[in-house]
Formats: sequence, C-alpha cells, structure tokens
Amino acid sequence: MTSPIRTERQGDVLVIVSNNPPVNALGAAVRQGLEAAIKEGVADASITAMVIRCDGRTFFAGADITEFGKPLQEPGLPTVIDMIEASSKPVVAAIHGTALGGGCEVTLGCHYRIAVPSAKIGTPEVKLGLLPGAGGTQRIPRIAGVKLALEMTAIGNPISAKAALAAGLIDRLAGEDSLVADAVAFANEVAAKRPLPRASEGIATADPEAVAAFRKANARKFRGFDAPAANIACVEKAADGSSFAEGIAFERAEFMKLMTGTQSAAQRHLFFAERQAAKVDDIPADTALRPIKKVGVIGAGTMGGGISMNFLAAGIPVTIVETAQDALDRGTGVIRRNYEASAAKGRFTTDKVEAMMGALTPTLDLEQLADCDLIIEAIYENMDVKKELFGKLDRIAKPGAILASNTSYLNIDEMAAVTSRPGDVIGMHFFSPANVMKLLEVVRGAQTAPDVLATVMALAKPIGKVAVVSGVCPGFIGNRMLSQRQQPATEMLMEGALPEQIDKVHVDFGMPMGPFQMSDLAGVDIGWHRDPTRIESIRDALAAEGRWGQKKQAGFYDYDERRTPSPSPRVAEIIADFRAKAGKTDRPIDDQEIVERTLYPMVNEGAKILAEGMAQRASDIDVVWIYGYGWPVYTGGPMFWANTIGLDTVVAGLEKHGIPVAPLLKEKAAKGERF
Ligand code: T1G
Repeated sequence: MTSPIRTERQGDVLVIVSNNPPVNALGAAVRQGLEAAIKEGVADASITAMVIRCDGRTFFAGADITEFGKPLQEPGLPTVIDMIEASSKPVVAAIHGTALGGGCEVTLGCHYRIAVPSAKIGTPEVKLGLLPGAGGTQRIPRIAGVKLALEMTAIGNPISAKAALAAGLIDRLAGEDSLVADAVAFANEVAAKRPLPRASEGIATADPEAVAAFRKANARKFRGFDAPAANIACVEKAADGSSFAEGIAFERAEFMKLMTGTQSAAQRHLFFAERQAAKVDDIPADTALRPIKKVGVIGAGTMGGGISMNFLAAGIPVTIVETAQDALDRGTGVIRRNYEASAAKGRFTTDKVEAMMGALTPTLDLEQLADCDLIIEAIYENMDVKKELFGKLDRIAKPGAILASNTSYLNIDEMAAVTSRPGDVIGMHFFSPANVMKLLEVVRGAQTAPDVLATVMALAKPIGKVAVVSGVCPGFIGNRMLSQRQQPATEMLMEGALPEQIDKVHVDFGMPMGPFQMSDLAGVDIGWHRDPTRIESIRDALAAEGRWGQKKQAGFYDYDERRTPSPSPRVAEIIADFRAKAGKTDRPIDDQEIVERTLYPMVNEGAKILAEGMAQRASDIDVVWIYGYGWPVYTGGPMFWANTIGLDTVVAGLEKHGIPVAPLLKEKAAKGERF
C-alpha cells in the first residue's frame, strides 16, 4: 500500500507531504508515515529543518473519525506529535484550508507555524462529544492563554489565520499562493535557531474569573452535554500549576471517558448521518445538475421572506411575488430588517446587505418568474389554491425550470398532476424561521426527475441547509412523527397529568420545548373550528376562552410580557372540568410513562416511515429531528436513541400502553438488531 505520506527535499529542508483525500484525516497510515518521515529527517545529518504540509483542499482536518471505537493502530497521534515536538531540528507546519482537531494539534507540536490568510484552525472535537485528545487542551493555553483556549475547545468553532496570528497560535502568514515556498524559506530562516520553541514547555496563567464567566455565559448552550465541562476542566488543569505530563494524563483520562460514553457515539453518528443524508441512494453521484442562477419565490410572508434570504445570502438573485403591494412592501421590509439585525451582530457587512437587497426583485406580476431556474411557492396551505398556482406556473415557467412547493404536509403529486411537467415538481419544506432553521425536507414526488432531486439536494449546502429526502406522505418525516407525540400527551391530560409535567419531561430530555409549549408557540387556535360553543376537547375549551397561546399571553400556560410561561391555575381548572365531564378520575402518571407514551410512538412512526420507504435510512430521520425540531444532539436523534436504549425496551414500553408496534420495529427488536 503506498503511504499517504511522502517526503521531498528542498535544499536542506525535508518537506513532509500528506496526500490523504478528501480531508487528510490522520488515519493510521498517515500517522505511520509521519513517524517514519520525522525519523528520517532527524536522522539525516544533511537535513537542517522540516516542513509538514498537505496536498488537496486542506491541512489535516483531524483524527480519522471512522477509526473511533476500533482498536488503536500504533502509533497513536499523541506519540507522533510528541515525536515532532521532541525533534532536534525545527519543524514548521504549513497550513491551508482547515487545520482541525488532531490537525491543529499537529501544528501545536511543531515548533513554528505558517498559514495562508484563508486558513482556519480549530479544535471542534466538542461537537463530536469529545475534546482535543492529543495535547490540544494543554498546548493551546500555554501558547494563547486560558480565555481563547476555553472558546476553542469548549465551543469548538475554528478561528481565522489572522486571529491565530494575533493569539500567537501561528507565527506568520504566507502568500495565499506561495505557502510551500514561504514555509521552506521560514524553515531555512529558523534552521539554526535554538532553543526550539516547544509549546509543552510554556506556562499557562490561571484565570479563574475568565473560567467562571465562561461557564456562566454558556450554561444554557452546554445544558445536557458532557463534553464542554470536560474541555473546561482540562484547560483549567493546564493552568493550575500542574506539569505538562500531569495535564496530558488528565486530558487522556477525560478523553477516554467521553470516547466510551453514549453522547460522543451519538454525536459522531450525527456527523456521518448529516453527510449521508445528502446522498440519494438510487441517483448516481455524477448526475448532471440543472443550473440555478435565478430563483422565484411566491409569497412574501414569514416563510417566503425567510426562504428568499437564504438564496440572496448565497449570492443567487431572487424575484419575490405577492398579490398586494402592502404585503409585498411588508415582506421586503422584514427581509431588510432581518439582514440589518444580522449585520449589527457582525454576520454581514452593510455592503453585503445592500448587495443582497439589490438582488431582490419584488413584483406583483407572476409573469416575471418566466426566466427563473427554480420557483418556490410559499403561499398559505390550501390545495385548491396551490393547484391553481401550479397550473399558472406550468404556463409561465421556462422549460427546465424546477417548480417547488414549501408545503409542510400537502400532497406534492397532486400539485404535479395539474402540470404538463410533473418531473420538474418537487417539495422543498423549509422550517420556520426559514433563514435560521438548518433543515430542508426535500419531498420526492412519484414523478420527480432524478436531476431535479439531485439539483435541489446539491443546493442545500450553498444556502446553509441540511437536506433530507422524504417521500410523499401526510406530514412527510418530521411532522408525521410529531403528530404521534401530541395525541398521547393530550390523553394523559385527561388521565391526571398537567401540561407543565409533560413538557418538563421533554425539556429535561433535552428538547427545546414540550408539546404544550410548542402548541402555545404555534397557536392553540391553529386548525380550530372557531365555534366557541362547541367544546369537544381541552383545546376547544382553551380556544373558546381566547387562550390561543403566546400571541394572546395565554394558552396552556400563562405568559408575562417577556413571554415567560408559567403553569395556569385556569387551565388546571379547565382540565379538571373536562376530566369530570368525561367521568375520568385522575391517577398519578410518572415521567417514565410520559416518555413511553410520547417519545416511543415517534420512534414507532419512524419505523413505519422507514418500512414505507418514505425515508432512505434511519439516520435521515435523526437528521430531520435534530435540525428541524431541536431533538438533543447528544442522543443522536430518535432512531439512534432507540438503538441506544434498546429496541426491545421501546417495544416493551409501547406494548405496556397498548400502542400497536410497527412490524419493522418489532422484527428488529426480536432479532436484537438496530436501526
Ligand atoms: N475523519 C474521517 N472522515 C472525515 C473527517 C474526519 N476527521 N472529516 C471529514 N471526513 C469525510 C466526510 O465524512 C466526507 O465523507 C468527506 O470527508 C468530506 O467531508 C485526537 C479526537 C473538514 C470542515 O471534527 O468538519 O481530531 O461523505 O463533506 O463540507 O484531538 O469535514 O464524502 O464520504 O464535511 O468540505 C476533529 C471534521 C476530529 C473535523 C470539510 N475534526 N470534518 O468540510 O466536506 S476528532 C473534525 C469537518 C480529533 C483529536 C480528535 C469537515 C471539513 P463523504 P465534508 P466539507
């Protein structure tokens, strides 16, 4: 097997090059190759310095995540990095792309670091439920201080080369197109310099105020996660006067605790699930895509506006259509205000805001969509109105234009059937707020053409979305499973539970909110028959009293002016009333029962969705729930979570409450299989 590592001589400098596409992951062969190359450089008397660089789009993007959970093949990364640092000759890291995780740690083992201005370095291990386990938590604080080390390790976002230079994490910037030459020149420059700067010999100054402030500022973000606290503890260890070796031993112990835990397994599952979701099994990866240079959006309401913002931010001009001038002005006004708010937070420059607004063409004339490559309708949910619109679009849109609906549950095939081009019709279900939520459910109609599906799937990343393919069924993947949670939750109100108890179980589980808080957010009056005299459910009773949710500061909860929910004595009365009228006597309902009757049915529905082929794979369902509904990342999504607790446990819980078990779930549980 050819080693992914080769060496080249440039004068007295040994250039060690990694070529391990796609991202130079530090797999076993790379580590073995690095070890051999360093040994070669140290042993060869004619070599005065070494440079480590990578071919392809990026410097080492970290340890090879596919090796995790498997027996370690020596040498481990810490060994290689210690060898680099111990080298008697200077080693320069030449960085381009993203030096992440173990890749960043390799640079910290080097004596000098040079990077192109576009490079980024970071330690995102916490996003995999881990920590930098090859010395990063001990070397970063010694070079850049505790404050930055906390940000880099416990939050995990990469920093720019410029910021790294300012922090001392890199020594100089190279020309964007002259990295190798500049690195070799740098190596020659420092070849004779001694002593060699070794990060492990540095001192990190304790900063307990910064640690306390950091913990406080991120408490909400870190809720439920194990890894952030472990990262913070390691950084503290680096600055509490312990020796480097003691710090490394502590780091290793914390790393292994996380590596063998369920959270990291779940977060690593999500890493690959997200990338897998982008692939459509029965469509070749090299399918030619349709060019999307101009997009039309119909409806300038909350969804239409948010959808437009995604394309404008990606540099794709948008024509937005409304039926009335005031609605159009209101819609474009919201778009500008949202962008200005983001600019105020430093997300966009004002020039960028003006450029995006400049690329937005508001119109009342549907005909103006005739030259669009993709047209997305985001009008209100009424099938007749949508079918009429698709009939018009069929006449207006140019040949080859993709016609998409943002419906959250209506039948895409019915819309396609009113056109002469059903192959060009597809669902693009964005989640509100559409310019923020990452999930895009791409609904594949019975006749959706492969290149149409491939084109829309490929569009997701440039517009900042994670796309998942769904078949045509009521509620697609996400809402279909969501509906399985609401019914049993309402039943338990009739049996003795209260909204705040049920919601607390979901929030403690890690969901952003429970079923009743969500109803109040969406609106208790959604789907209500509007007849206050007809009280057939608790929901009817609330709606009849005007308790329509947050917007009315009263729903299943009472809300203060800052929309903080509090349990409502009036709602407790209404529920008790209802139980009495229904002849129900309430009984104690414990939290486990709530989990079994509200979360297990979602897994059950997921199994049906899989069996019907409405989702390509179980991991897609996990991606939907994590990016669309805030399912806790550290459980990996509903299907992975079910695997973790055991499918037999889920089946037993469902059967205990008389809930019919999906055949696929029953079968897998019986065979001891996983999704
Ligand atoms: N290991 C294995 N495969 C990886 C990988 C990795 N580290 N990174 C990416 N891939 C695969 C990915 O699955 C995909 O495969 C292809 O590469 C392209 O990736 C000891 C413990 C670098 C910013 O967390 O963030 O080091 O789908 O689609 O959008 O302390 O990949 O094509 O088959 O994402 O251009 C820490 C993870 C590891 C960085 C590029 N490192 N990677 O993004 O491409 S833990 C990370 C990324 C660690 C040490 C610890 C991104 C990227 P496929 P892609 P991209």
